Amino acid sequence: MKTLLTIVAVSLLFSLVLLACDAILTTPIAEGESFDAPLPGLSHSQLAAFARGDEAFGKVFSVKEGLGPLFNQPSCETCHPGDGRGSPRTNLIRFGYWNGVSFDPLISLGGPQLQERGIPGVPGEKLPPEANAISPRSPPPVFGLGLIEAIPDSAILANADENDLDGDGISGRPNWVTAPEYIGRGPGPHLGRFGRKAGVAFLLQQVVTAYQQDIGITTDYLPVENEHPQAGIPVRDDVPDPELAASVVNDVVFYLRTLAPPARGAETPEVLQGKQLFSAIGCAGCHVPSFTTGPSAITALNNVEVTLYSDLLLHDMGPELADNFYEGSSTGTEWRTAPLWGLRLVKEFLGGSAFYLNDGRTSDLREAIRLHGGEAQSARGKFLQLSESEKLALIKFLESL
Ligand code: HEC
Ligand code: HEC
Ligand SMILES: [Ca+2]
Ligand SMILES: [Ca+2]
Ligand SMILES: [Ca+2]
Ligand SMILES: [Ca+2]
Repeated sequence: MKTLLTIVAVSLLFSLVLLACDAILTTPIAEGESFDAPLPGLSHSQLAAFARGDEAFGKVFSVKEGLGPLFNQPSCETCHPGDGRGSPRTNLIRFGYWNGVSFDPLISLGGPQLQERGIPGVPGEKLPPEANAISPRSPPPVFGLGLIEAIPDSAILANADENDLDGDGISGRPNWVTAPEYIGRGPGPHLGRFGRKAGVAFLLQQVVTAYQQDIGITTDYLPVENEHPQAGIPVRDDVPDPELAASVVNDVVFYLRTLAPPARGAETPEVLQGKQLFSAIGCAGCHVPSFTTGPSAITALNNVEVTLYSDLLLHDMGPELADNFYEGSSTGTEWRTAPLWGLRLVKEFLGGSAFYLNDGRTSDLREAIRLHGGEAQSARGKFLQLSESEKLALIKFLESL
């Protein structure tokens, strides 16, 4: 009975996924209007790798192919639809225990990531009562990540001002993190760039752990299944590990590395006014408009401008946005400045809705700004003091990115 129910649930999910694809396909998408285009100038073989990675990113895993035993969703694209951001329906939850002095990721209770679902016969995880730091994470968009990866550490560190020596109230600092052995770059410390707290330094690591943690797929890089301590007994699937070859993982990494950010919208006079206000009231203090990448073997990533509107540093954003969850050297009030590129097209990919901030808690850009506290207190205050037409111009600017 339980198995039958699961089969019904899984096939329901399949039709939901298909429906979602249909919805995307029925809206014709013009060039520069999509999150699914490669960077310009890729060679034939690079385009082939891009296409393979694109397909693998959309692949829905079945139990026979190694899904689980614990998982959140059966494909990357379920959470990152159209390669844009996800909706709160696909948030994933991290949890731990914060006693006011130190942080415990509760590994022996299944932390730090909650996998609510299991394959037939395997109970999903429940949030343990010990968890008091609960961080629902909204899936961020996944375009432009190769550009982000190609920004030299030195350029990012140049904006750090840990002790706010220039006295502007903003004290961005890097998240120094370690890297697993398969990255081959030593244990670190490395400058974290990916994830909402910049807890991951390398795209390969982000992809490998997404397979293992989010889908339950083991790979040549990480050939062991995620643990399920809550079950009390060892649980496994029937597929020998590793379940996925390094070549597929590499294709997905290449795909993400070369997935282009969408083109910018028109710079109307109102948008230009908003752009000026954005700098004038201090938004650009964290949402740094652009960087230049360092040298790269991929021409499209080699010494090019990256207009991501983020400094990729951690900022204390105040109690309203705090999750009390610690990651790498980040604290429970710190977040990586969210890149603002692609805001123009958010709604295209979520059936007309948009979800902002770390947990997707608001669909309203003004509310997203109002919720800025901590180091962003001053910029927020200045935003609230703008006239209605100035506020509108600033929003129009955000919606042009
Ligand atoms: C259950 C939903 C879910 C699934 C499935 C999922 N992701 Fe994610 N993804 C997220 C969330 C949530 C984050 C933000 C995590 C964080 O803050 O640390 C994220 C972050 C990322 C990032 C970093 C983006 C950035 O802006 O730093 C990449 C890259 C990524 N995912 C790729 C993948 C790939 C590849 C797969 C499939 C192998 C995948 N994801 C599967 C939810 C998901
Ligand atoms: C002190 C640094 C800082 C300043 C100043 C700042 N921001 Fe942010 N901003 C952030 C961080 C960090 C986040 C991510 C917060 C989260 O996800 O909860 C963010 C998130 C956002 C988002 C949501 C993006 C998304 O995809 O969810 C918008 C929109 C935004 N900021 C606009 C602004 C505007 C407009 C201003 C000026 C009024 C501003 N910010 C000033 C650091 C800053
Ligand atoms: Ca598996
Ligand atoms: Ca877990
Ligand atoms: Ca400062
Ligand atoms: Ca297995």
